[in-house]
Amino acid sequence: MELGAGYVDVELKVASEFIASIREKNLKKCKIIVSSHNYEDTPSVEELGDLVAKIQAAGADIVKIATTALDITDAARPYHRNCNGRQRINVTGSFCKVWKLSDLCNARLEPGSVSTLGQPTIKDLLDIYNFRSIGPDTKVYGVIGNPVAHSKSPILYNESFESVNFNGVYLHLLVDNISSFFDAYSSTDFVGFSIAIPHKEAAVNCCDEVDPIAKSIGAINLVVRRESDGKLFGYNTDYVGAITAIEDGLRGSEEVTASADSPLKGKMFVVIGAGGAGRALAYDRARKLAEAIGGDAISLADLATFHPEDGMVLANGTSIGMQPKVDETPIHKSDGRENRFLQPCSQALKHYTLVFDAVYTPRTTRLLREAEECGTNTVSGVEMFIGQAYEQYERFTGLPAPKEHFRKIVSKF
Ligand code: DHK
Repeated sequence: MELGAGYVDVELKVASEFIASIREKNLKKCKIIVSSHNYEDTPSVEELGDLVAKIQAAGADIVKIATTALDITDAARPYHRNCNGRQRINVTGSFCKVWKLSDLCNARLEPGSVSTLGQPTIKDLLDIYNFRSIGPDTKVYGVIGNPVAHSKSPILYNESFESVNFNGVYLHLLVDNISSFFDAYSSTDFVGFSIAIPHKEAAVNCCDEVDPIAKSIGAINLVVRRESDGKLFGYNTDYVGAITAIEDGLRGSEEVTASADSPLKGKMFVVIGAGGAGRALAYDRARKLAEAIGGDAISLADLATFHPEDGMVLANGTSIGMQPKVDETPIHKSDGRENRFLQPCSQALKHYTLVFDAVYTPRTTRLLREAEECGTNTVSGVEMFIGQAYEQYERFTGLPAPKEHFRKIVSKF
């Protein structure tokens, strides 16, 4: 302090003693930050209020409270306090993947360097989150999922926002309970959300209004908050993204001749999965889904020998094969007896004219790789990812989706 430090950070436990010891030194230019760290959890709003009062009573110029988030909703709690700019409450933790704007400055220098869990690196702040453009009016967007770290949406949207000077930042939001998430993050600063697994169905009940098509699908992947009254509106952009990707894939294949009809017309469409739940549950749900759309449900085990006709289209709608479990696949190309249901590709994947995988990380999943090895046309989930993002971007920003720019960004994945 005597050498002219602008700020000194001191723990609450010793703050009164420290401040008393320097009082007579008349070091007015130096501001005292008084910090409290909680490595266990995040206290209630009332407890945080008491803590702020205690820190102020100790003589702090600046209040700093660091707590540990066990759930994303913990990260919202400190902001229920009426922070006046001199107080900073900082929440970190392995479950904390949301940063209120002021928290974005608590970054690590490099990936892997020793720091607090859940904090982004400075490189990511600058390269992905356009940190230097973030201000008090910046709107917050994000992808809600669990797991969610694999999602490329933050790269896609932040880069696109920046290209048109749109004042928004898009985050990964690791969420356990989507309804609690929307209760905790009810501010109109949080304006738009992509919904990923496993929340697409539960999200429907969190909205004030749901688009009729999305309602009939029973799942949404987009939620937009209306600024005037905070109401939440739900949409499904997945189906357009997926069907367009498959149709384009079929049109690109030699067998399909140009026609106004969908190239899917008359084809047997085999969909793996009936929602984000576990496989056992999915079978029961698959029956109900199949009844609703006039199809049949079969078990995953029977899929390997399912062959009512040639030229079918297969679509994986589950997360099987997604990073980090890239060795998994819903239908194996036999490479030994990995499982008693496995069939060689000559008896399974070769009956399809096209195999589509909704998984886009990795771009070429094991399912697609093995389908290609069997000579079957494939369409990567990356195509669906791009397709579902167009409408999301337009509803987020009110601007036309920069389609060429999207492709350029995604080509770098
Ligand atoms: C994944 C999906 O399935 C989409 O429906 C979301 C998301 C975006 C992702 O970012 O991975 O809109």
